[in-house]
Amino acid sequence: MKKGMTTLAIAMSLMLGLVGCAGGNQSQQSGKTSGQVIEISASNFQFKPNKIEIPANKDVTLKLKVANGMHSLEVPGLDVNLQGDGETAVVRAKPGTYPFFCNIPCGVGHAKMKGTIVAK
Ligand SMILES: [Cu+2]
Repeated sequence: MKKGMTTLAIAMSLMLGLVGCAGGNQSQQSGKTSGQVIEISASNFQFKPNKIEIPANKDVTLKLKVANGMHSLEVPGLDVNLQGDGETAVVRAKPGTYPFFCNIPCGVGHAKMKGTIVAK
């Protein structure tokens, strides 16, 4: 019984932590879309696709689909930080290469959860 309570307490604090992080990026959490919608599926432990080409200087919507496990999609160069299934971010990228990754320590394959967006 006591063990169960501890697990619950840990789970709760993890959830609170996530909510706290998401708060900083609220404009991106609205489910808004514009332009071409690109769905990126995250699962244990990969992104699909992990090489994405988008048109530069145009609105493009990145949409995170979490197929299993707990994953996020962070693209530092585009100021994108999607924390859950169905979240979207509208970006307008200058030509260039933008690496992305999962920023939730999701398990043994976490280090492999990376990809690149190329805007041209
Ligand atoms: Cu991860």
